[in-house]
Amino acid sequence: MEKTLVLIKPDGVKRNLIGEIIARCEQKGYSVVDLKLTSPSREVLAAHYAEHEGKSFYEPLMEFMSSGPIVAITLQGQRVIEGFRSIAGTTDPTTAAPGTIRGDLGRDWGTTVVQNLVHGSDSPESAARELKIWF
Ligand code: DAT
Ligand code: MG
Repeated sequence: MEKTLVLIKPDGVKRNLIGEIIARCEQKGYSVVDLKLTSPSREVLAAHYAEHEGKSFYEPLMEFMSSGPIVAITLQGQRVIEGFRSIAGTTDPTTAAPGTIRGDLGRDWGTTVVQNLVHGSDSPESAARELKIWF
């Protein structure tokens, strides 16, 4: 069965949205098969966001992702990679569709890096790579 990495980022944890976000995953029909609250090292974050190294928002992104604990989840189900990205919504929470996690629960807080509550792997290759980093 397909698996994806879901992260509830520090903003989601700080805003007490862990339950709401997991509920949306479960209501969609996906199963949580592994889960932990973790404060990742710089090495873990650098591996996770290797594709963004050198971009203008890279350092703010690393700082934001280090600003508090993160919930890491292995979510399972048929086509869960695509399905979780769909219920998460697009990257920018200001314009993410209503009904999505980012669209309903997120907004622009005026920060350099977009704070958008969740991460979801974007392909089977990313999911395999990221799950190895976090679990
Ligand atoms: P996603 O999380 O939707 O897969 P991504 O992988 O392109 O988006 O970027 C990772 C995170 O970096 C994203 O969740 C928020 C932040 N980010 C992306 N593009 C940004 C930008 N242009 N300005 C500020 N932050 C950005
Ligand atoms: Mg991404």
